[in-house]
Amino acid sequence: MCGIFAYLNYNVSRERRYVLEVLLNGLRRLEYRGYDSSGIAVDADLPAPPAPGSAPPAPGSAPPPYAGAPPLVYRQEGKIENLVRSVYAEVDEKDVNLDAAFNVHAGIAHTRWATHGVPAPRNSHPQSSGAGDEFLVVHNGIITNYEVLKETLTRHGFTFESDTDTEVIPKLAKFVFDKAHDGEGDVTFSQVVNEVMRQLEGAYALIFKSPHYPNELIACKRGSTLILGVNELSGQKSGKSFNDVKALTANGKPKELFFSSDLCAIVEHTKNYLAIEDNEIVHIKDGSVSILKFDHDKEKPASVQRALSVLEMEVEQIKKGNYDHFMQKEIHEQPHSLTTTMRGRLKDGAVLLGGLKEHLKTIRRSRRVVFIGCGTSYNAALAARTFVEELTGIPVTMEVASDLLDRQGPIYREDTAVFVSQSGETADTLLALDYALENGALCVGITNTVGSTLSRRTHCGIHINAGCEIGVASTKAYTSQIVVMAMMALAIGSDQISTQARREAIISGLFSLPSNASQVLKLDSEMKELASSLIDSESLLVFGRGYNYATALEGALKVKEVALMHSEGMFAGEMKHGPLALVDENLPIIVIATRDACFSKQQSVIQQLLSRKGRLIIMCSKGDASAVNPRGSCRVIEVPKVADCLQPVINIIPLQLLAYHLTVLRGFDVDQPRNLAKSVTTQ
Ligand code: UD2
Ligand code: GLU
Ligand code: MG
Repeated sequence: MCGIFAYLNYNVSRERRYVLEVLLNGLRRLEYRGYDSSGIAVDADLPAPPAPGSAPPAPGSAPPPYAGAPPLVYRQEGKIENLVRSVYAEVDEKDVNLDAAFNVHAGIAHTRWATHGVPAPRNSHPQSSGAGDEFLVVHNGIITNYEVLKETLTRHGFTFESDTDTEVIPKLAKFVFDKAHDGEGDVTFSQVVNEVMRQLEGAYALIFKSPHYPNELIACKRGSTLILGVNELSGQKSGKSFNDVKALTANGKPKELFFSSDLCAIVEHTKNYLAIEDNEIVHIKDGSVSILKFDHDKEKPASVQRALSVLEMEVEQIKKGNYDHFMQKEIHEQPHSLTTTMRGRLKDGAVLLGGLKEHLKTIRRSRRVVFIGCGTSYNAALAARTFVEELTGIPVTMEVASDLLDRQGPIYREDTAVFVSQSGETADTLLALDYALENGALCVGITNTVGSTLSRRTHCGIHINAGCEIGVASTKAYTSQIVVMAMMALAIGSDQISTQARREAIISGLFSLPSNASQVLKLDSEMKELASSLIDSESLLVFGRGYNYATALEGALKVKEVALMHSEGMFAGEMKHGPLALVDENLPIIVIATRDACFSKQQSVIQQLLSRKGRLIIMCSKGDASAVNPRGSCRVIEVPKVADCLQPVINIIPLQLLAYHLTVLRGFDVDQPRNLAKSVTTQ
């Protein structure tokens, strides 16, 4: 949920101004993950030696217990730009020299999404070991045993200044460090962190900085994602020959190293990266990276060799380009993202999913498919349910991840459990994955994030390849998820002769989806106009059925989460069993009535709503305006017709545009809606 970022330059001179900008920019890229407070830490100048004959330092102003000056730590509440302003204000006030150059320097940064303690400077990260900032830590995740640790540390004389769970970590590091020094003497930075990890329970990605170990950084993780990026400044910069372990261990050469919760913040600096694995301790010292594997049962961690990967992502993917907001950009990107989702996977009328091919037989034999997800990802799976059942003949059940866990619902060895998560880090979904693994189900992942926990922990799966999604409200990932599930259903059902014609029709429908998505995006100004007519409404209902019940849920979710307007998606078939009571001439109702087997039923729903003076907005297939709106009294949205089971991919797009424009017109924050964060990595 939050973002951590670090930058270390080695054997290359960087001014303090530059270091600050790299750190702050890293945070800007990660801000979508959490944005209630933030902070950074950089080095101060070395103190000038005392002038000969000068007075001794005043009592109480004891020098720090290490050579050098305490780091400069800036922490602020609110968005990153608040931090930026306060950093420069403080730099100005305290006369910090921005031109000071460092040949090697280690800086850390954090953007927070509070779990323990309100957003406030004292609760922002880096969290500190206390006076002198002997250990500074940025943390993503939750330490579940922090109360016990806090009690113990308090007994040892530590005083706590924040309400965070995180603060125990730097204090524990100092405790371990002091204890080692009282004993046999020297202790390395990685020994300190190894001992700290031994005490921690919960999920975390951490970066440590300490003036006891100047110009070194340590990162470690369990649960939350953490990426290392390496930019060699001499010799070969990219390509396969760089892709070896030497690049990590060779020292002496000028380079820049980065840690980040997300590839998005690294891609502008380098394409050479490493996804750090659980229990790894990554230590940067003298420009060289060593990786150790933490093991609870062993005192000393073992050293491991890892190679860098080369990232396939372009910088443009993380910039807004000509758009005002990421959500807007991502909505308009869908013709492209749908193309990349399908790229290389549809060949000669067949579907090729590299990630599933070894497992298709097992899936076909399974007793049922269980879809598990949260929010938009759940809705995408719901949109896929009908055609997965139809094309595979396997019964499908739907599970909201948290509810499956609450109920401890039955999952069997004969089940195929399919987990859907854009980020691949959704805490509820990952816990449900653990549960399904324990129960012996075959676990399949569908995610946008290569290297994510979901991708790594599932037996197999499919990356949706939609490109980095930054807007908190998911748009392009939703449509790509549905397309991936359509391809999955086609692959599983590919051995059935009776459905061959149907499969071919769907495959040709898939080919035409990107151009149909371009067509439907032309409704942009129409949706803006519709939004302006709904701007003051208190509520918006969306009625759908069949393939498009999920569209109704997802459309309503978009309106809720970004436009902050009450909205409900409902089964049109349930209308008479309650919702009809709400209908009057004021409450706007969107009815989805595109052509499919349910069309005539939707026509009759429209009639019943109109006879109660309902204020309708009808979505129908091109050419059907008069069939759905014979009296011409309603607003109609005409969308291109595609294969019935793929229609949800097209139908959601006008509703995404509507939610977007409603948000802008109502004056709310599109990309960072109130109280929400992109990947919900806590329960
Ligand atoms: C792979 C490569 C792609 C390209 C292509 C060429 C990756 C990530 N993808 O794409 O870059 O070279 O082959 O044919 O290297 N997986 C899970 N859980 C998940 C998602 C995926 O276990 O939630 C596994 C999956 O079973 C497979 C691997 O990750 O073993 C890659 O999955 P994919 O969907 O990216 O595979 P593919 O063949 O489309
Ligand atoms: N649990 C920590 C806190 O509340 C970290 C939250 C985060 O991941 O942003 O400070
Ligand atoms: Mg896997």
